[in-house]
Amino acid sequence: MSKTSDITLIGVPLEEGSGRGGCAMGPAALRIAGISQAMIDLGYIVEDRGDLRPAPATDLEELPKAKKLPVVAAFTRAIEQETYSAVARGSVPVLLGGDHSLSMGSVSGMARHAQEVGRPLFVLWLDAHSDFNAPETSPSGNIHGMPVAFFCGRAEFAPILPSNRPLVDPRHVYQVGIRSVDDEERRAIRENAVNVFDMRAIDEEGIGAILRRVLNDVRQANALLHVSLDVDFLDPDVAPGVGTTVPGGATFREAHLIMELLHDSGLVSSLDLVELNPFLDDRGRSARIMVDLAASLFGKHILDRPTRAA
Ligand code: B3U
Ligand code: MN
Ligand code: MN
Repeated sequence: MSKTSDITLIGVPLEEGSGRGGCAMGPAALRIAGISQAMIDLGYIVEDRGDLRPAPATDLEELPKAKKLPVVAAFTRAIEQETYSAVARGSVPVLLGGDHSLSMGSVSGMARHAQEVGRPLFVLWLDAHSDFNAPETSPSGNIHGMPVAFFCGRAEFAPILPSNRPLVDPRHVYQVGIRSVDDEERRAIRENAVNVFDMRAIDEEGIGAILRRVLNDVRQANALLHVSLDVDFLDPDVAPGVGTTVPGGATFREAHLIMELLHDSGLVSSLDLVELNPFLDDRGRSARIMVDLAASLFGKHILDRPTRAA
């Protein structure tokens, strides 16, 4: 390849972390909805690496409280490496999910890069759920409810990645849109000082004010920022194509404003688009919304406007 791409698309047909079928079709649906062309139209050089298809790990057994661990672990290893390689060659990795357990790999790959360049990694988690369970606390045993605890080093899995892997400080995780938290998870996010802006905070403070606070913290820390967007962050009326719909989610306009503010900040280093389940979608609507939101994050806008101070 002569010139490094600006954006690297990494397909992750992973659904085993979610406990049901459908998310494995997510990368295909995002491609059909035009994810690549949307970014090319914005002037970026895009490389699509195709789909990762690792064989299940043979060194790990399935655990009753962490279902499909050999499959999820193999994906975690492959995703960690692909994400790290993309960012290390100067490209922005965009993970096309796939269920949310894929963030164990993407965030870990970003953490490896952040450590190498001597900067902290912050994570913006846009989700109805905190995904801070550990195998011992999970009510379902589904690993897609555990990625944040995993990359913060708070979930005891089998040795999936090297034991000296860099972790994310939970105080550098900002969760926005939260409205479904399990009891033990609630205690864990409080004890670990995860920054949580639930739907009530969005209603009371407004999404713009919340985002400006988060971006200000990222800027002050000279950090890299990984954004992880779960389809269920959005209200199910807006995006029905997801297995775990929770009423009372973000509106189309709130989600777009977040993406526009993220773009204007110039701080985003990597992105996950996760939990899209095309089997449950309504004629591709949720896939198109995810592509549209990604386009806004990469600079699609209505009108040129003077940049507003944070
Ligand atoms: N907290 C529940 C439900 C859940 C988490 N993330 C999703 N669902 N998508 C669990 O199973 O851990
Ligand atoms: Mn999630
Ligand atoms: Mn969720």
